[in-house]
Amino acid sequence: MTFQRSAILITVSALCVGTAMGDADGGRAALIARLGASAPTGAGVYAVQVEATMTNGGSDYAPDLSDPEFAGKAVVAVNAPSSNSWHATNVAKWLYGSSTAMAPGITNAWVYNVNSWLFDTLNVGAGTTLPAASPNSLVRVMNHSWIASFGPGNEGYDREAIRRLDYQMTRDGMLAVCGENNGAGSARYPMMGDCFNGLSVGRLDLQHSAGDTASASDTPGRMKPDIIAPGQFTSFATPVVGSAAALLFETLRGSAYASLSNTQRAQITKACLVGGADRTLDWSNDAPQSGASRGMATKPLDVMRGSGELNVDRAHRIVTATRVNGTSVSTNASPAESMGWGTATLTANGKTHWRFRLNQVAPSFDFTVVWPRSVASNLASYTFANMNLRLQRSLSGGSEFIPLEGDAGLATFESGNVASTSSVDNIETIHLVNLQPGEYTLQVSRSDTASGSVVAYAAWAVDSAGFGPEGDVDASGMVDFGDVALALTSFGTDDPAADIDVNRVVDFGDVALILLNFG
Ligand SMILES: [Ca+2]
Ligand SMILES: [Ca+2]
Ligand SMILES: [Ca+2]
Repeated sequence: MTFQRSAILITVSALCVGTAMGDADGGRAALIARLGASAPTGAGVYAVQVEATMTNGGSDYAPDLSDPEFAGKAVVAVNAPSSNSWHATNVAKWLYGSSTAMAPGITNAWVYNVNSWLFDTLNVGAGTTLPAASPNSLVRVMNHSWIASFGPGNEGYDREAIRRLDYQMTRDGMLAVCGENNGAGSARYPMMGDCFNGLSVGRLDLQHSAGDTASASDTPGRMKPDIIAPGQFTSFATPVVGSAAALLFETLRGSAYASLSNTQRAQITKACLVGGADRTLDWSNDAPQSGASRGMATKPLDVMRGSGELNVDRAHRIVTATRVNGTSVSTNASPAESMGWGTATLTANGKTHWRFRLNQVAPSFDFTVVWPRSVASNLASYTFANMNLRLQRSLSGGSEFIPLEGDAGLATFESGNVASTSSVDNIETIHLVNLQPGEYTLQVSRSDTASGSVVAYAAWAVDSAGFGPEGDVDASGMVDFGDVALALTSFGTDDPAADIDVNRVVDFGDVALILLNFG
């Protein structure tokens, strides 16, 4: 078998030297401003970097280790022979360089020539022989700043390579970050951006390939990219995401997370990166904004932006916030805070719930769930769940629900989606602007009948303005006479802003709660 096409992501070398990220730094400056010397650096997290050679059939795939950015680091060019590549050097700077990367604390990396890696490590074409073991048990991040396909007629090898990568991520507890092609409207390549369990990466300036996973892929039609990040080329945006992932992996090694497996850590890292991504005003997953289907998204992501712009500070705030797991019985769901993450295990047709209690309007409400596919150990098949998201108003602690689809949601949220029901993706997203006060229940449901349980990894970020004092129904910042006046004005109505005890009527119980919280 010959590997027919291997295209590096960058062809203009002069444009990539000395590129500064400027203000668009993926949230790194905010992270350091908030945490100072205690900010994670990626210490104790190791990386794998897979590189295309610069010359066809050449050996120039390795970073230039004489560069001071790699001083003191143990970087191994695994495949012999090897020679230096400016591309690999720059990718390495963004992934683990001591003055460029978000994660300068990564001290160990293994770099592979993609032509060797595919056949000698991933073991494409080797039947049931599994991918080779990770070079070190501390490797958590795998960077793929290259694109390729085995070409027409050989799509089976593309599928196999992706399947093996997903298997490897689950087995070894790694997260792969995979670049999209450069150029708006450019062709997508299946490898390795079509992966299920990692992240495909585009650019903040949207000059990248975007669209559905290949018709020949396992489960075609999944949206890519998953996230966008700063970088003059996708080759450099990709390791920025990899470096951000290393910061979360380091955090997840802390004692508070001791019970987690590395496989879980990889999916939590993914959930927090996509769940914490900034969704600008332009972000949309194309849910209708009027009519009977208002708020009902059947595709989870923005076509060009994926989940949004990398914000490692927000992702870190999510992963360090209180973990709240989903509950199968909606009334058992404990109220979630402004930011957080959690998991739930779902069997076929199972459901799980999270509850949110907004005392004031939340300018933004974002909830994301991801789940991995599980590749069989013979690599011949995989199981893949179909989860969907639905947000409803709820009453009295999740005992009753008020749907928000269509006109029913007009008074409740200004824009966005309350349902995310792709039939093929392994990510679903709720994004809302100006969600009114009240109690809400977020339901994750499995609509497939595949056997076995699947873990849903959820991450959310709700504007903290919605979590002011209980009873401050006029959002003045204080529980005071203005709140009593507003409750009396809406007395007898079902105005959720003043229905503090969420029984669907503004009544004496609500006035009593205002007085209880007075001052
Ligand atoms: Ca779905
Ligand atoms: Ca008030
Ligand atoms: Ca009430």
